[in-house]
Amino acid sequence: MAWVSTAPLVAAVSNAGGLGIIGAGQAPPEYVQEQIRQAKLLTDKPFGVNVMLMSPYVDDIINVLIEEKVHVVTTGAGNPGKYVKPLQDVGCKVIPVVASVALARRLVRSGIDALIAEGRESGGHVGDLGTLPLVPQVVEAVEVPVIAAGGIYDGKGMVAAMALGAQGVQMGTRFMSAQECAIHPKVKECLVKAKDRDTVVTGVSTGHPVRVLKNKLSRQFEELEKKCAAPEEIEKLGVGRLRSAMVDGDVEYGSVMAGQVCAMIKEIQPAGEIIKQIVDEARHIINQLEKRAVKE
Ligand code: TUI
Repeated sequence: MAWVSTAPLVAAVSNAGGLGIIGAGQAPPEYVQEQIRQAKLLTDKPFGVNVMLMSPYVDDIINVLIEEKVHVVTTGAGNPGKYVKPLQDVGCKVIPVVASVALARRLVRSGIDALIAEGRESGGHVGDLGTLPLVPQVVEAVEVPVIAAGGIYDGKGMVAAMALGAQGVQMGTRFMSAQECAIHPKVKECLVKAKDRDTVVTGVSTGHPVRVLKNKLSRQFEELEKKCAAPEEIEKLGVGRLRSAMVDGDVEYGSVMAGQVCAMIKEIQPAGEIIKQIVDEARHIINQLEKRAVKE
């Protein structure tokens, strides 16, 4: 997400052995280029950029990504079909996020390199299916590698995703609690305090459902939807609210997009420590499962 996944966090994740992804969101192309250049100064490891396809700047952002020859581009909230070839022509791997088997199949025909299957547990824009039913269905439908996303927080989630057939995991919410994550400290405080039922999906009637932390803004959304307000009126309520939450720290009337795993966040940690914990826990669980299998 723009304003959330910025160069310092991206570089820290890539330096620790993950693949950091800059969020372009609805930000202008100049912002995205600046983030890419900063990340290049902070790491010599590969990193990527996520393009939100509903952004008004999408064409200009794609041109920046081609100019900067980024290693990986992930896309969200749409079908990136026409951008696949121009990005691949400069050596970029294209990995779209999908929320359905139908889009997964269509994108494979566009020649994409891998897919991210993202379940409804995730934060921000969400599809209908949970991660548990979505991932194995996408894995069965396509021959490219599938990365699981949505509801994954730790080594337990990572092993579960691999059991579903995923080759890797994407985690967003967990890294909002990273020391290097640029979001306002008030947002981090809300995430540490969040409990299991503290997120809600708003904007269902607009066709663009978004999972956020419950607050005064989410209640305004719910009231408008209860009154069957026009989709344009509902969408207008969300304009600029991600930035006001993440940058200005308006946790009451800002859009605090976060996944259901926010309830599992206990502390603020360096990104490298988060990655080490997840990988160590996943290894330990796999060892335990193997021991159990040998005994039986
Ligand atoms: O895109 C995201 N997460 C986002 S985007 C965003 S900004 C936004 N704000 C208001 C309304 C909509 C977006 C905040 N968080 N994640 C990846 C993702 N992509 N999740 C779900 C999808 C998705 C859903 C439907 C991708 C494609 C799709 O189908 C489109 C089609 O053409 O079939």
